Amino acid sequence: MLNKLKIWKTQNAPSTLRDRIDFVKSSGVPAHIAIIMDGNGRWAKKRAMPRVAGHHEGMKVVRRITRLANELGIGALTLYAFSTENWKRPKNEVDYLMQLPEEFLGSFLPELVKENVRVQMIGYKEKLPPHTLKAINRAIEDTKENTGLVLNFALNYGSRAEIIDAVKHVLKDCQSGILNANSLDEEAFSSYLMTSKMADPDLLIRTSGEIRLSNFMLWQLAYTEFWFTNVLWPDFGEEDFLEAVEAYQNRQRRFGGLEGS
Ligand code: V07
Repeated sequence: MLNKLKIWKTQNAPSTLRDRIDFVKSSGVPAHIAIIMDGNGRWAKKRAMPRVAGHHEGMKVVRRITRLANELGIGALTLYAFSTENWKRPKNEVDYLMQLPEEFLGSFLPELVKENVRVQMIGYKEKLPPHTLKAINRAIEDTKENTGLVLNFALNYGSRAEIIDAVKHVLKDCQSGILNANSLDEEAFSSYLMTSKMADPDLLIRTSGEIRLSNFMLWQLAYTEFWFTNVLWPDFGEEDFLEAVEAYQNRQRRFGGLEGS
């Protein structure tokens, strides 16, 4: 009955952003949301602007969505900011992207510290330029005691490479006797991945109309709900994020009522 009432309420959705935020907060938010922030280049092209202008606009959206995720009480937000494949892009674009973490943190880190957000990173740190890594390490250090939202950037991240490295590490630990091959199960294997200390995402959002995973968190997304939108990342607003979370909550409600099972 309570479920039915909640569905009725959602279908007759309260319209202001404030009401929607309050309602979403009262209905069980996903603990971990992952986002593939696609469409920045296309956004710029549509405006006859250079691709980097799209990346810069996309960075502003990261700020807004981080604030909203924190307000909603979401536990972790993982953002795919740069893939291992992205090095193949033109040098000027890669150089520009590699200074975005510094720009982002230069203006936003004090707010993250104050708002209890903890910055984390997954991906291959070694290949990042020293100036990029320095800014990120400082943010991780300055926010390590924070207990609110975990803002996890996937930077120079690739899921297949992550899995291969985990397998190599498992083999090494078996050879050295730290691990017994028979005790390797899904939970034990997960602890060898870059996301070892995190729960798997409950919800994956991908913007810009592409319906694929592009080598993102292949293992971790095994049971995740997917939500795709045609909206380009620089146009992705609070309303869009709420729509995704509301869709997730509606699916959970139906699942809770065992409908369709
Ligand atoms: C990047 C903006 C968002 C759209 C996707 C591509 C461009 C924020 C960061 C960032 C990363 C680490 C960190 C703090 C901020 C970022 C890259 C690209 C490479 F600790 N946005 N953003 N990094 N874009």
